[in-house]
Amino acid sequence: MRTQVAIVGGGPAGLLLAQLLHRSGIDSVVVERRSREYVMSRIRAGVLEHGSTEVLRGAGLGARMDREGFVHDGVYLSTAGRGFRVDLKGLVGKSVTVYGQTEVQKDLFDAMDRTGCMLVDEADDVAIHDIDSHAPWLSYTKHDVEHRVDADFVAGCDGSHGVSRSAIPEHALTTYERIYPFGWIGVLSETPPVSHEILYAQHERGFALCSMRNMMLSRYYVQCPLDDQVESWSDARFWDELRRRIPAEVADALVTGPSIEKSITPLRSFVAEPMRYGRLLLAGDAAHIVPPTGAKGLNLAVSDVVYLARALTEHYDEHSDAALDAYSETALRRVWKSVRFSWWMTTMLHRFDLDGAFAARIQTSELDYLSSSQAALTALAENYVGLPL
Ligand code: RFL
Ligand code: PHB
Repeated sequence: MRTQVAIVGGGPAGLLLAQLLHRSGIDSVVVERRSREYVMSRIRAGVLEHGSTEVLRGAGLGARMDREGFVHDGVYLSTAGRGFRVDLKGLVGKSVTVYGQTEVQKDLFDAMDRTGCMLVDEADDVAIHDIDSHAPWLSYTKHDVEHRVDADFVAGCDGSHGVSRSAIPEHALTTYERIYPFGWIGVLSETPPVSHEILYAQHERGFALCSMRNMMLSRYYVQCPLDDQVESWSDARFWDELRRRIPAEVADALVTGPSIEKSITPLRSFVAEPMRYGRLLLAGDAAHIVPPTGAKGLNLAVSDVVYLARALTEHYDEHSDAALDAYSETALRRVWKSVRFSWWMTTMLHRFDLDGAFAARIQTSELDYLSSSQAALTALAENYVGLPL
């Protein structure tokens, strides 16, 4: 099989790239390791930046998002049981949209079918070859039959555990990493959300987050030790811990119910540079990971593929490689700003046992400053709704 761009990974980055390329008249083939059902069942992100919603709309993927997504003009932060609202709309004139990654993924699958873009799922042993030549190619097996895809470029959109990043020689990559000494346990429950806007809670017992998917589906998280097992968190223990960490009047209004999903995620910041090696271009989680506190991961996947689709379009339409040559630098400038914001939100809101009393006082003071300064709130709002693409 021959195509212009071979895409490894059919998550949001890979499928959105295929759609953006299709709109520019560029052919691609997406090769995904898992089944569609498996990809659809992963519960992940919930918040779309203003710019991400515009990109999805521009790619013809906005109809259901605009019907079923929830536009949030603000978020709540709380500390020591007291909450305050960050008026995103009032401060920076933009909002975020709560629309689950599962829904974005479904819209992308539908668009792939509608546009006739090729997606091979359940592909085993995907391997990338000759990326330092002008004729890179992929190999994979499906139902024990070997296949080969020849391409002009390979886009590595296969997430943090994929094969793309490791196809780049070690000496050509620099990696930056911070591992946080805790995780989040997340629960999805068919209950009405406790707050009509997302609430981030700092508390001496640890961080908590109240989010939602729709009016009858809530998503909650609490900070937990890294070595905790899901089995040690009964629903009752989870609800009890959540109640203790959020303001009393919010806790009083919390409607609990059986969890329909429960999982633990470790928190990590990671960046691999550069995002291009020869004819291999990395995008999304394949190149970087942020802790979910800033709600940035999915949004960075969107901005990466926007830059990448523009650069590839310039290559084919204008025979110019200027944007391709600048891809890594352009994408990384935005990536690092989200890495910084996510690190800052994480540091401000979590309990760090080893950092001592001084760090705890700085944290309290940071939140106190934030709650009382229009300038500080504006900086938070500007980053939360998303920096320009
Ligand atoms: P994905 O979604 O991991 O997709 C990669 C795809 O590649 C496939 N794959 C392979 N395919 C072929 N061959 C191989 N060898 C392969 N290896 C892997 C995988 O099966 C998969 O289908 O990466 P992508 O597309 O870059 O998208 C990134 C986002 O999924 C991720 O950043 C977000 O989910 C992060 N995230 C959040 N982001 C936000 O913007 N807002 C949020 O509110 C938010 N909340 C979250 C999050 C992530 C979380 N977890 C579980 C990590 C909350 C959580 C709890
Ligand atoms: C979510 O709804 O899953 C969610 C919301 C905000 C975050 C992270 C996750 O910062």
